[in-house]
Amino acid sequence: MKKKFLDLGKQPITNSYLNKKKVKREFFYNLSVGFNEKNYLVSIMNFVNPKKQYTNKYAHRASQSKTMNKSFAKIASRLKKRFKPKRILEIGSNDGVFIKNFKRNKVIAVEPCGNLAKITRQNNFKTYNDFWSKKLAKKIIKNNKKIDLIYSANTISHIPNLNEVFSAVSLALSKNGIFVFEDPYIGSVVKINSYDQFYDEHVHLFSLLSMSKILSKTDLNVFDVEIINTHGGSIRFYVCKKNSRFKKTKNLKKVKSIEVKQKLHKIDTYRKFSSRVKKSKKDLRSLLSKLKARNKKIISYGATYKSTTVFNYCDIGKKFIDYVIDTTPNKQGKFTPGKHLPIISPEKGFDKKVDYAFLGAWNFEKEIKQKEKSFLRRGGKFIVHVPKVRII
Ligand code: JHZ
Repeated sequence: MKKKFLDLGKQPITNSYLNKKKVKREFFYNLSVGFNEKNYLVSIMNFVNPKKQYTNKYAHRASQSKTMNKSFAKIASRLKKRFKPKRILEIGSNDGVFIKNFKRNKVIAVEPCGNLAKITRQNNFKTYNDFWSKKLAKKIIKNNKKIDLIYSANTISHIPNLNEVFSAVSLALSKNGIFVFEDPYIGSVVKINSYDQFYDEHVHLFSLLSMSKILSKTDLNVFDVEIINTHGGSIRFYVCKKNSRFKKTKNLKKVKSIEVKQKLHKIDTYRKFSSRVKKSKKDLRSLLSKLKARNKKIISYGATYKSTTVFNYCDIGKKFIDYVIDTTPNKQGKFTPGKHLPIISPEKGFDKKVDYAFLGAWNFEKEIKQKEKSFLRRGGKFIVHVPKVRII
């Protein structure tokens, strides 16, 4: 049913930041992306076993950027004002960056990665260290009452079985409860050519058109939607039960008509996108080759999961990039998946010899430029690949 439109080659697990010993025994799979003409959903063709991905050594900490701390505080405050929820649950609570905006006795955290669940537990949040499922939903509502607000950021797009997700949500929600979730938006990916939003964890990228089709088979409905700037363009869905008190907002019509204009329901759109991705690869390799021919020192800024896709697809390794800097303590001292570039702290690695820094964390361009004014002042330059490969 899925028609393949993009091939990103052999890729490693993005969360596998490696120590020296593990470099030789790395797992690779073939990353290609397809479009389902029936429900308009864009998904990767081969799913990796979630148990290989969401381990007790999960690297990404959502609280590592000021931008995300602010963004979660803002949405938490808006949700409180608009819906006044008494009982809240987060699916994929990471290090607690969203739930810390709520009173502890009101929130339940669900997080499959043991090291992250430990953090929210230590901060006295009721935490279930498990994958979201009907079984878990039943267990949670047995001990507590039903939930008024289920929230999830950058998690639902990670789950292959969406039927299970929505059935479990439906079980756990109170009659007028709502489910709010946000994930990278396929409309933005196509628009700004951010093909690096495809990797093992991002098994689906949603549009309103696809989500409406998917939910039509459930007892849930989208009643509001927002296109937001987070992570270079995300979509936030507001979902309720079909028989609940919420009325559909005007945003739905607006976003649907934008998506129809952008032809997000046509395979041709994705085939054209695929050609632009191939060009982006050529352009990036050619820019880095030119800079290297002039003996420039190039590093990468942010050991992101996204840059793992870029480096492995474009075959960018030590020939071009000396090392990667990242603030996350459990990434430092390790090697990037696939290309095995060393990851070090910015304090150690962002020295005066750096001429160019590839922005692996291009989604935080504003925050990083603000932070790295002295690099820019002394003539240092950033390289980005979205929407076009260029020096900024
Ligand atoms: P960031 C991860 O993807 C994985 P990544 C996951 N699958 C997902 O969906 C998204 O997050 C949301 C560092 N950094 O957020 C911190 C600096 O070093 O773009 C992070 O390691 N200095 C769950 O990895 C990385 O960059 C800084 O000043 O693509 C950013 O990762 C800043 C601002 C960040 O997500």
